[in-house]
Amino acid sequence: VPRPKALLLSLTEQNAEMEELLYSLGFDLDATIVQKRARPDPATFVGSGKVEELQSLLRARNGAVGPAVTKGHAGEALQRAERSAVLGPEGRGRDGTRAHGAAAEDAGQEPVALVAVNAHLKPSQVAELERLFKVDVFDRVRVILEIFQQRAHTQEAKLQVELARLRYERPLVAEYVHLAKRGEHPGFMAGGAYAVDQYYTTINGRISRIQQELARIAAEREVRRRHRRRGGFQLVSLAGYTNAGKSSLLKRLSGEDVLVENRMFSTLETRTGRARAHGRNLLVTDTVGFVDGLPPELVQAFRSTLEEIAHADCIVLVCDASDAPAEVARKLATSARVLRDYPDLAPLVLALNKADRVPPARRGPVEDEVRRLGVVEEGQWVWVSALRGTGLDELEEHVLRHVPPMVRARATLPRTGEAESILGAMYEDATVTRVERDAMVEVEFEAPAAVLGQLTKRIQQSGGTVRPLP
Ligand SMILES: Nc1nc2c(ncn2[C@@H]2O[C@H](COP(=O)(O)OP(=O)(O)OP(=O)(O)O)[C@@H](O)[C@H]2O)c(=O)[nH]1
Ligand SMILES: [Mg+2]
Repeated sequence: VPRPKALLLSLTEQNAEMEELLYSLGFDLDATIVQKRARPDPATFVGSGKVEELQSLLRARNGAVGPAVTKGHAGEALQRAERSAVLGPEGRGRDGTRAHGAAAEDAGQEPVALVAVNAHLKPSQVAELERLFKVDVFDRVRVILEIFQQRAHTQEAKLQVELARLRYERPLVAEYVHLAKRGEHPGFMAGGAYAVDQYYTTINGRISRIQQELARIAAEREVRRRHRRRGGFQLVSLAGYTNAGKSSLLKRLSGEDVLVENRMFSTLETRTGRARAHGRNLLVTDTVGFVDGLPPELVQAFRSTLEEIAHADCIVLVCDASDAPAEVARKLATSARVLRDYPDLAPLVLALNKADRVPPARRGPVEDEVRRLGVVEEGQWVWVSALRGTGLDELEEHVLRHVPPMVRARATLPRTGEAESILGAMYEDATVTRVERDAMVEVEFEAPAAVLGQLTKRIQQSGGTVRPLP
């Protein structure tokens, strides 16, 4: 089964990223149609001439399949393709490239199931274009929402996506209702005003239930985070533009088997792995990436996940430094903008990733962009390759400069039940490096200063002693 097709409609020449997004969602691009105009048409985004051109293009592509191609087809077409596993992780050619453009004249082609628009549309424009084109019309926000929906697996991610969707759809529904009343979008909300009121009551109720559930999950996470900190772990989070190589870096640093894919938004859920760096225990967390024009509904829905990133001891901001310098700058600026929203942001270290694809001669211009943007302080960047494993030592050294220092100590405890209980607390809150049970219990351990203070009190109360170690 071939992948379903989409037409892309745009007012600019900068469509590469939107094309990537469509591909990531599971569509093949039939064609990108650009109309040069100063501002969008208020009713139909492009002018009426372009609308007619598209209508006849759609007739040419979809004519043979007849009336089966209507609104709502995009989702079905995707599901069909997914069932046949065309959209597996290796969705593209082995060399990471793929052919674009119109090949629709080939026999057995999928019809065009979607017109995507590289802009943020008003609900009335979406409804009007769907009426005119008789296929689904997704704007950029909707495309991103659909990708998120596809990739959400944990309960939290599913709820976050559903929340974003409900908020996005609420005004859209109002528009359909408006059109239905004018008799221009028949079949929708046939139940009339009563059904519409019911719909809003239901949606609003659902939204508040989801919010409560998400708050509960976030609170649990906060508890877990505190527990980990007490456990002597330093928390490092990986943030950055989608497809920058965050999961690859987590995999390298922790050895965890995480999903790495050359497509956007492979990772939506938080994933944490342990790493040992220069004798320190780190917990490294990877999660959802950023993208330009990230729908505000999604940023809000993912707030608690992003907070987890922002409140680590140190944030490694990952970027794909093999992009052109201007592209690196654009993606970094977007990432910085998202992070800036969080108060008490942890210190940032920048990982200029995919260094294996950037010869030394091309690194200067990238560093110039980094300096110009000022996302991190001078020298707070490291060239790394998550793929090859280069630069990781240096990256870890940078990270360790930002995490609270650990103190090493030796405790001597009388052999009582209390000694065993203190030892248990040490295993829990510190890193125990040596234990000897003789006439006394001798323990060597390391812990953040605050934890050492708490342990010292208990040790002294039990009649034991603590000495610092170099
Ligand atoms: N050449 C090269 N490719 C890399 C490197 N690191 C990651 N990649 C590739 O970049 C693509 C994206 O990697 P991921 O680790 O999935 O990126 P991510 O930031 O987690 O992406 P999302 O979860 O989708 O936001 C994959 O095809 C990786 O193999 C690197 O150092 N060098
Ligand atoms: Mg990832």
